[in-house]
Amino acid sequence: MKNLSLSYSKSTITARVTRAFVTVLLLVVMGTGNLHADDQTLEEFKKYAAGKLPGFSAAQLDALAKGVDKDDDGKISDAEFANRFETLRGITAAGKSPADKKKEPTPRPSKKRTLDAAKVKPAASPSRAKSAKAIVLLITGDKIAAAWKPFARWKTRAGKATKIVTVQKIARDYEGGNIQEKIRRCVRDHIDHHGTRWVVLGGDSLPGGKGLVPGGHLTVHAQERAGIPTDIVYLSKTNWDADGDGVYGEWKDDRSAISYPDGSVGLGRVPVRTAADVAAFTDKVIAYESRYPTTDFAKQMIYTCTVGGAYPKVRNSWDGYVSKVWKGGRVGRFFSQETPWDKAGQPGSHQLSGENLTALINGKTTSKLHIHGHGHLPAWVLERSSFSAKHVAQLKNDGAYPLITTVSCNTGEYDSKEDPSIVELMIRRPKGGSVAVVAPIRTGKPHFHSPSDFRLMVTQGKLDGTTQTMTRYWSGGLGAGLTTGEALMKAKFEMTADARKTAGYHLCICELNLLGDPTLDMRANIPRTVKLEVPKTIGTGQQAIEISTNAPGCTVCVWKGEEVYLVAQADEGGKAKLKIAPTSAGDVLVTASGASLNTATATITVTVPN
Ligand SMILES: [Ca+2]
Ligand SMILES: [Ca+2]
Repeated sequence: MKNLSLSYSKSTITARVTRAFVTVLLLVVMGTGNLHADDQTLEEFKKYAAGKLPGFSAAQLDALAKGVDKDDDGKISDAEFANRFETLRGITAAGKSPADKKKEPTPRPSKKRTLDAAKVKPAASPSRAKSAKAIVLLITGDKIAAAWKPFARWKTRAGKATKIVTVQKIARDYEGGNIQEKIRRCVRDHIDHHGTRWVVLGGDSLPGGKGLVPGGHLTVHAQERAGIPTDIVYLSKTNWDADGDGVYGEWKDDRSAISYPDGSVGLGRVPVRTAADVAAFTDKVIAYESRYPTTDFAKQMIYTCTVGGAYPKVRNSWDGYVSKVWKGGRVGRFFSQETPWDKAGQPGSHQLSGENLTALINGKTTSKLHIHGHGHLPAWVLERSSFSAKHVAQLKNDGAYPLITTVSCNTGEYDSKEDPSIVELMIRRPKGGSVAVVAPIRTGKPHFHSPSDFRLMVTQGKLDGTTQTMTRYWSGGLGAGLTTGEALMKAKFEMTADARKTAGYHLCICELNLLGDPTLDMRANIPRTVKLEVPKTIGTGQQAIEISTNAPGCTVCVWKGEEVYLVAQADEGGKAKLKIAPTSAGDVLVTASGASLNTATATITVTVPN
């Protein structure tokens, strides 16, 4: 039996706290268990979990144990134990037990996959560190794989262990009739067997399954007869071609093979083409996570709108939804006929022009931006003006990168021969632009169940499918604390019933993509910069170390190559006690991070006595 001693008392959990807060506490409490090399039986694990989760029923504990036992062998290995929060978080976040998930059919693993799994199977301590190295799966092309290493290193040192896999390697290692099918199997393999929680498609795409990272299977629909690449197929347990005719995602014919994201795994595509693009993007992500402005930037959201008929629904997105869940958030409307900056008595006198939108972004006051109106691949069409490449070239919002959603047509068309799109420009722009934009891959469409809903949209602000997806994205990130990729996938999950009913909603789920980093905290609050205190030097061998922070509940990660990799949650005093066993001289990287925190890093030097 493992030694599961805890430094927390159960009294920290009271019946009064909200469910979300309980989840956080549970993660903190469970996070203090010491890890040992022996396997546990499911009964032993349940006994341990019952002590930490007094509110859980026997059925819930059973579901948790079965979920943690990822390979179904009736034992909880060290690696599975280390990943227990993933399952716990899945249960509490999605309200769905892992036992339910297991009832869904899973494709029979191919011989190749089984061999792969055997290769990475953890043997014994200390190789435990290896088993959890794909919390983030980053798929890219050979040409820019090396350029992604600093990004992977940054995420890994903050506790989101990142594994880079190239499309070329996937083509060799996985079976499937085409590259998209092989990528889908690779992604599922990592979600099902290696604890993957985020998938980054780290490269641009071209028509016909070409480009650095091909777009997912083409989904064919009455409104998109040529088909649209559908990246969410990569998360699917099924291949989206039930009738086997090679045409994917047909709403009627392929229904039994279509499955939508369940919200437990975040997905995003970073449409970069060169090593320089990757370096510029990585630099922006590190800035977003470690030196995010500590001004009111985080709290301000602006909705732009140039289409009068859309005013009511754009207004309702905030009034009826986002404002209800985002505590302390503030809204501004940059509409054709109403802005916060108008001259007295002249509503709408401050033009929504390319110049004024540039000034807004460079002003570093607005961290959330919804752009509602017309557009085409290279530009947002504004009021008698556009926002295009020449404006992006003037952006200098270094360190203050807004998250953006937009319904504007073709602005997110990442697979075009014409490149870059305006959204791609915003992502690739060094020291300016954005780090994550939700945008349609073709035309932005107001999806409804019935034509009469259109009138309600114009008169009463009824949300169409696209505006609803964007609204849920903001609510998930700013209200429920989901990351960018999780928030969009959860928004899609919440549209599942609509998509089963009306083909338009099916298309809606397929055509909106997160272009950018799916692992980002959406900064609901002004972040604090973590103060981190660590021992300066330590020796080799088994020992306990204490990491101190001023951020209770933050994620603390210690990492030294293949020797040490541990992720823990700081206690209510901001401290994390960890047992580590470095075997050689060198540096242990220590990182503290979390929601609404600016990541802090420190180093412990390991010395070997003469
Ligand atoms: Ca088909
Ligand atoms: Ca492109």
